[in-house]
Order: sequence, then structure tokens, then C-alpha cells
Amino acid sequence: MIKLLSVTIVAGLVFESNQQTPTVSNSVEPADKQRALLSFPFPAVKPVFSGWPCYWPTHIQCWTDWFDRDDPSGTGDWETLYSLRMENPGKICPNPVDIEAKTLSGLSVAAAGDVIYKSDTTVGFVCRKSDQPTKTCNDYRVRFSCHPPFCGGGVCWTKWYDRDNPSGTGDWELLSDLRKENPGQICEHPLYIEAQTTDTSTPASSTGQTFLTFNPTEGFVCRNADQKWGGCRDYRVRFGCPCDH
Ligand SMILES: [Ca+2]
Ligand SMILES: [Ca+2]
Repeated sequence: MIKLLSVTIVAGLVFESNQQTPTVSNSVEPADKQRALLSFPFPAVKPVFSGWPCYWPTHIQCWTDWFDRDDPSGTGDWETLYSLRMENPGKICPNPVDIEAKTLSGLSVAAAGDVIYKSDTTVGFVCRKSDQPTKTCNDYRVRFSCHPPFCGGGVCWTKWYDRDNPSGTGDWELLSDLRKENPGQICEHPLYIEAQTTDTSTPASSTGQTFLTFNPTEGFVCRNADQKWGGCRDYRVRFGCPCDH
């Protein structure tokens, strides 16, 4: 009796997690949000653009412009973050992840041979004249590496779509069909696609099945004839769009 009860509870949970909203929703379903966080390495930092949640990829980095605010003629070459930010508002992200310094002639710090007082993402870059045994510092320029949203590249996920079942020739979740059946819901140029099984939310890449099509330009197709054994599982798909769609 207890066993039967627990089976019923599990089945109920699975059914609930598979429910899909019929239209583009203005808020994220808790289950969808969970799935997004679990199945994709994008932390949700800032929500909601055009009513859709926005995720900032952390694997993307970009460099700022080069900055050269000081000359080494005084006490040294002071390219501190504080001063650079004051003089270049909005040009440097709040939390840089890396710094690079080069002389104006293009030499790396190591090649230039100066003793560097600071070179980090908190203080910035400082070469002090007093640290050099025989000469003044070279004149350096610096730049910083940042993550989105400074780099652009926020991603908004559509809702999940499941238009087909694999009972015919396979599971056909083509972007062209999804667009026709859900007009105005999917951006013109999706950047990403994600596919997972409808019953266990297993990522398509982990099912061991072979797919004819699996890209953000065309969508997703699993043909039964391409599988080693059995047929395709039933998949649902969603698309990652630029946040400024
Ligand atoms: Ca300088
Ligand atoms: Ca399907």
C-alpha cells in the first residue's frame, strides 16, 4: 500500500513538471526556472526584458578599450581603476575578471622588465619609479576583461515547445513549424537551442539517441529510423534569443 502510494506521488510530480503554459508567459514558472538553472550553465542575474527572463552567460568574456591616463614622468605610471573609472565613466565593468598591461610600444610587462607594484582587478595597474633600481618605468596602457552584460550577450529563453510525438517517423520539432504554429513567439535569430525529454527532462545530449537536426537555426529532429534500438523519445525544445530582440 505504501509502495503504491509513493508511485502515485512520483507520477503526479512528473505530470506536473511536464505541464506547459499555452502562451508566452510574462513570468517564469518555478519549474521552468529550476530547469533552466539546472540544465544550462547560465546563472540568472537580472530578470525580465520584454517580459522574458534574461540570463547572462558566464563563459563569455570581452576586453574593454585600452586606457593610458598617466605618464611615468612623476612618481610612476598610475593606471588605477579608481582614476580610470572617474575619467571614463561606464567604460569599465563593475567587476573585471582580468587585467592586461602593455607598454605603449606593445611590450608585455615581463618583456619590459619593470618591477610592478600592482596589477590586479581591484587596484588596477601601478608602476612606481621608486621600485625601479636604475631607471623610470615604461609608459603602460591597460585594459580589463569583463563578463556580460557589459559584453552584451544576454540570453532570453522561450518557453518549451512540444509540437510532435515520435509515433510517426520521429519527433519533429522544426523551428519553421514551431514558428507557424506559434506566431510572434520565437525571435528571428535564436542563438541557442535546448532539447530535453518530456517525461524525465533529460537533456537530449544525455539520452544516447541520434538526431538528424539539432541546432538553433533549424530546430530539432529525431528520426526513429536513425536509432540503434527502439524509437525516439519524446522531446521538447526551447530557444535562446538575444535579450534585445
Ligand atoms: Ca600610462
Ligand atoms: Ca516532441
